[in-house]
Amino acid sequence: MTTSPLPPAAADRAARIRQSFADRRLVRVAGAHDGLTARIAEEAGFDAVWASSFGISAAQCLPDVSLLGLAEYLAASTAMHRAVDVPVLADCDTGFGGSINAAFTMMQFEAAGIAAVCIEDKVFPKRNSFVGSGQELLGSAEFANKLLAATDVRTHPDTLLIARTESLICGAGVEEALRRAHDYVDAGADAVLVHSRSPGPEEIVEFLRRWRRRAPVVIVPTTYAGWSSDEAAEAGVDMVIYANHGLRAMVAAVRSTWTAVLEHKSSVPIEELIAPVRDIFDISRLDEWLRRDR
Ligand code: SPV
Ligand code: MG
Repeated sequence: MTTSPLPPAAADRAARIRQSFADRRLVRVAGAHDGLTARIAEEAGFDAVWASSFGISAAQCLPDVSLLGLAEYLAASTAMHRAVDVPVLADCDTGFGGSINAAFTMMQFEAAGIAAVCIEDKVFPKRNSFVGSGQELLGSAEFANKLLAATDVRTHPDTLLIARTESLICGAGVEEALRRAHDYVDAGADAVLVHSRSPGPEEIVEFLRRWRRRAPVVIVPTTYAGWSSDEAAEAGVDMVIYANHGLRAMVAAVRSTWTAVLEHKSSVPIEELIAPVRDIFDISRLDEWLRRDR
C-alpha cells in the first residue's frame, strides 16, 4: 500500500529498478532525447531510458553546456516517459542551480512520473563531461546539501535519487571519488554514478573494489567501450548507461542518407536502407490512435 500521489504505473517503474538492484540484476539503460528514440530503445529490449542532457541539447542543435533549463528537460523527459513503459532516468545536470533548485527538480520530475533523478557534482554552468576544458567540481558539502534538499521533497519512497560524481572527469582521482560517493550516500542518494572518460575501465574497477558494494553503482562506458556489460556486472556494476550511441547512430545514418540522395538525385539507392513509413506508423502506434478516433 502506498499513500503516494504518484499514479501506480509511475511508482511501479521506480520500484522495478530497486528490485533489479536488490536482485543484483544489471540494469541496461539507453540514452534517448525524445519519445521516438526512447521507444526504439524500449523495443530493442533496454530496461530503462536515460533522458540525456547531451541528447536533449543536441536535438536542438545546442551543445551540452547548461543552455537549456529545467522546463525544457522536463518536457523532453515527459515525452519519453509517455512513450515507454520502462523507467525513465532524468539526467538533471547540476539540478539547475542551488539546493532549492535541486528540490524543485525532484518535485517536478517526480510529479511527471520520472523514476530517477540524477544530479552531478559540478559547478553550474556545467559542461558535458567530454569537453576538454572548464570541468570544475562543486564542494562536496554543497552538493550533499542539494541531495538532502531533493530527498526532503521526494513524495514516494521508490523514486530514486542518483548522485553522480565527476571526480574522475575533473582529474581528482579515485580516492576523491570514493570520499564523495560515501558522503552522497550518507546524504540520501540511492545510487552513485561514477563517470570516467578513461580509455580503459581501470579507475572504475579500482573504485568498485574499494567501494565494496555500499550502494548501487552506475557507469557510462563511452570511452571504455571495450569493457562489456557482463564484465561490468561481474566487477560490481549495477547499472550501465549507453548514453549517446542512439544519437550518434542517428547522426551518421541521416547524414549518409541525405548525402546519397543528393549524389544520386533520387532516394532509390537508400530506400532499402531506411525504415519504411509503415515502421514509423507502427512505432508511433497509429492503429491504436485510429481506433480511438470516433
Ligand atoms: C549525457 O548523456 O548527457 C551524460 C553522459 O550526462 S555524458 O555525455 O557522458 O556526460
Ligand atoms: Mg548529461
